[in-house]
Amino acid sequence: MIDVIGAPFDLCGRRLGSRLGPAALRLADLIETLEALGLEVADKGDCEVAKEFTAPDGIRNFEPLKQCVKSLRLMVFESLERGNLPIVMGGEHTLAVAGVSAALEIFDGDLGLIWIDAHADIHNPGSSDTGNVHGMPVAALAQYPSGVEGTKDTEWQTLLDTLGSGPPLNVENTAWYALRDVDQAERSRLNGLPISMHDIDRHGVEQTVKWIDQWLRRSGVSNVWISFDVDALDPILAPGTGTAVRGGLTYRESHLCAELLREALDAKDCPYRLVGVDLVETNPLYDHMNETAKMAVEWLASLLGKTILGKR
Ligand SMILES: [Mn+2]
Repeated sequence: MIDVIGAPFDLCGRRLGSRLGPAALRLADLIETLEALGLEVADKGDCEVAKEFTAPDGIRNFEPLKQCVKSLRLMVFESLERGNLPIVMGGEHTLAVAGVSAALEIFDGDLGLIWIDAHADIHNPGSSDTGNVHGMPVAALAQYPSGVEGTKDTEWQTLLDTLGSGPPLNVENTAWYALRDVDQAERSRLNGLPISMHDIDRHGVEQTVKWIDQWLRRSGVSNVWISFDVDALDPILAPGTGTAVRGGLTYRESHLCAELLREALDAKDCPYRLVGVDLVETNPLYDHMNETAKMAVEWLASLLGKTILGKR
């Protein structure tokens, strides 16, 4: 049973508009596409979102972010408790802290994270040039200190407190895929399995997804969360996103990646299972004819078992 949850929040990124992402994904027939695969799907609606507000000297729009994370986290937590598969539609990538932290608490830290994204998103307030929290979710999940003082530090600590009582994300259990825009300060923090576009050019999708499978098996985790930022895709195919970086995954590469992840999950001896998915950063304001949302839905269908010729 799949619970689809919308998170129309975009106040901690560079560009507004991804709040329209959940609507765009619904219009791209996300629910119907999954139902056509024979899956049972419930649209749980959207989480709560508060109005813009920034405290003096604070993190931009921290207060509404906190409200949104709280509300979304509760919805994902309940979905996981019911034994369902939550799919979070963003909204910006900041919101991944909600679902992943809920999974960390429920599975007591037994969680691998696959972060498919042009960006590593492992800044903390101290290392970020922009101060935008959308570049910081992995650091928040790993409970890094803020690296700053004053109001921003207090707010960062409040954000970490909002993420519940589970253990921090073990960064060694994080794989990144399709990286191509990584800041200097982030590089030394990629202690898990960082796979860049260079690696994918050089070794191909088949080999690099095999690395993820082997690495997950070695790490001993039994639960996996996949966080998919549509900017992993090449902006020629998926222009509707806030921080497009050229040189991304082609249509075929992205689908092969999803299909091979599904194959790995379906293997008889697979020791881990998929427990949640984020589908984030679709921004219809920068899109053409909703192409990006359609691509995201097609990608998700491949991850959840759609194949060209069916089971053979
Ligand atoms: Mn990104």
